[in-house]
Amino acid sequence: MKKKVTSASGFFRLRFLIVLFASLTGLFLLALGELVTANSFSDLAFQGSNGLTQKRGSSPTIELEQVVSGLTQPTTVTNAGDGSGRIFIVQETGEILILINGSVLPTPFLDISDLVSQDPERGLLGLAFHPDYAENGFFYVDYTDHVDGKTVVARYQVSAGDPNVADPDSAQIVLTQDQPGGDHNGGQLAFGPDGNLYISIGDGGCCGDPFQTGQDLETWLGKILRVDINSDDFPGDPNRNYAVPPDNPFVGGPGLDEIWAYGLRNPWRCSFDRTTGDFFIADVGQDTWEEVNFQPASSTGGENYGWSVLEGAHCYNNNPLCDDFLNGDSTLPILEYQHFPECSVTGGYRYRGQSYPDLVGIYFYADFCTGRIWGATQQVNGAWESQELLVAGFLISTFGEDETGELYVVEYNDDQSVLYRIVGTQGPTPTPTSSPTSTPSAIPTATPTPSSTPTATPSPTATATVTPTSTPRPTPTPRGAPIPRVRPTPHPRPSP
Ligand SMILES: [Ca+2]
Ligand SMILES: [Ca+2]
Ligand SMILES: [Ca+2]
Repeated sequence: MKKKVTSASGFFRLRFLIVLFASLTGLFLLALGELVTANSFSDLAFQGSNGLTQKRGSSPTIELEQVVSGLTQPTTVTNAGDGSGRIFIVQETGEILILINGSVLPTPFLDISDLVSQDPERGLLGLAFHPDYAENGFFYVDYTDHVDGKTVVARYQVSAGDPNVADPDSAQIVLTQDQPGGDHNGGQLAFGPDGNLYISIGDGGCCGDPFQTGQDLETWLGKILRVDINSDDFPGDPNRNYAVPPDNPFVGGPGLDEIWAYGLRNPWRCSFDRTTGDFFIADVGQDTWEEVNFQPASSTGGENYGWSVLEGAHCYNNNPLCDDFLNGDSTLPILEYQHFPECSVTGGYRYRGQSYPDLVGIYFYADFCTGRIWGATQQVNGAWESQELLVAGFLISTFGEDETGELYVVEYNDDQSVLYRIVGTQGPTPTPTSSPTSTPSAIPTATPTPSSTPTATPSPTATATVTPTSTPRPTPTPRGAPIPRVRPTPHPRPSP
């Protein structure tokens, strides 16, 4: 069995190859004169390379409008929900920047770069503002600690005198989690419609769940946690400052009480649908399959998303539990796609903005390595259908959402990273609303290349599995062919 490359040098080699690949692909397409920025769909249905049907019907098209460049490895783009119109850009290196009226303020909102480890896949990974931020000024960060790499979730508060500067001395730990490996740190923070804080944590790292955490309910690794940050069940413990919601699924029985959902490998970017409260969990795969999971707002928690018995909706490593997991003992993804050349899913958001009515309800997600952006919608029969919207041609580390529901996407490129706004280009487009950004500039500039999709041919990507909702259900999918042990890309995602 081949071991996944975990060394920094290995990762740099990999990144070089990815960038090279993206560049060459882009050059090739440019040579064809295809400086297309968006993909328009023909009315075709075709078999993807994974054998799943991807339907192509009439669909919206999108472009990317550059908002700001010169960023350093953004991992999260979000808003404070306080009516200020500001966008907060989280840099993996430890800074939170404020974007307002199209410009980044010179002074970071918060700079904790001295607390944050800078290794590959580690750093400042998540940010979420308290639902009552406008009143209490509290926000929450998720980072890996510079000393031992453990995950730290901490609360900070805005300063008393300046709404654009946080108080670096206001830190209070919410919780910490030791990380046995350097990668798979998860790092998503998101407040649900219930006011609780949801925290994604990866399986501990490396390759094939070596710590066997995915299905272990006595560890937070490989889980989504759900905690109430408005009170403290552990008054004697300065490193645990939260309460367990009494309706968490493992309260009163086996399993750690903070666990909300399990069976995850590296949940990299999860989001709540601001309209419905549904929760989308993108989970980075191991060898072959990338996936997106769906948890309806009505969920009472306890979903098992399958790792490391399954990878996507497929048996992983001939685990003897596979048949049971494929037939009701786990919650299968709503979307999946195969590796080569894709390698690592970056979860996005469901569009709920007002500028582009034809995008409303579409769940955006992308592949980190190839920069392919897909849009998924749920069909009347419950199945989710995915369509390629754009091949950005650069590394995509995260999406973002502003206060008005407009969406953004990040080109991850060291200190030349770029934030783009997703712009719909089809159908009636009412006057763009009060989106905080303005810069009406062209499509992707420099780097790897914006490119068109390789048109008609069954693209090497795939997707769209057929799973109505999140409830465990049987699938016709038999255990797939033996999964290649060779891992195309060692790493799920961003790293310096
Ligand atoms: Ca406490
Ligand atoms: Ca319990
Ligand atoms: Ca899964």
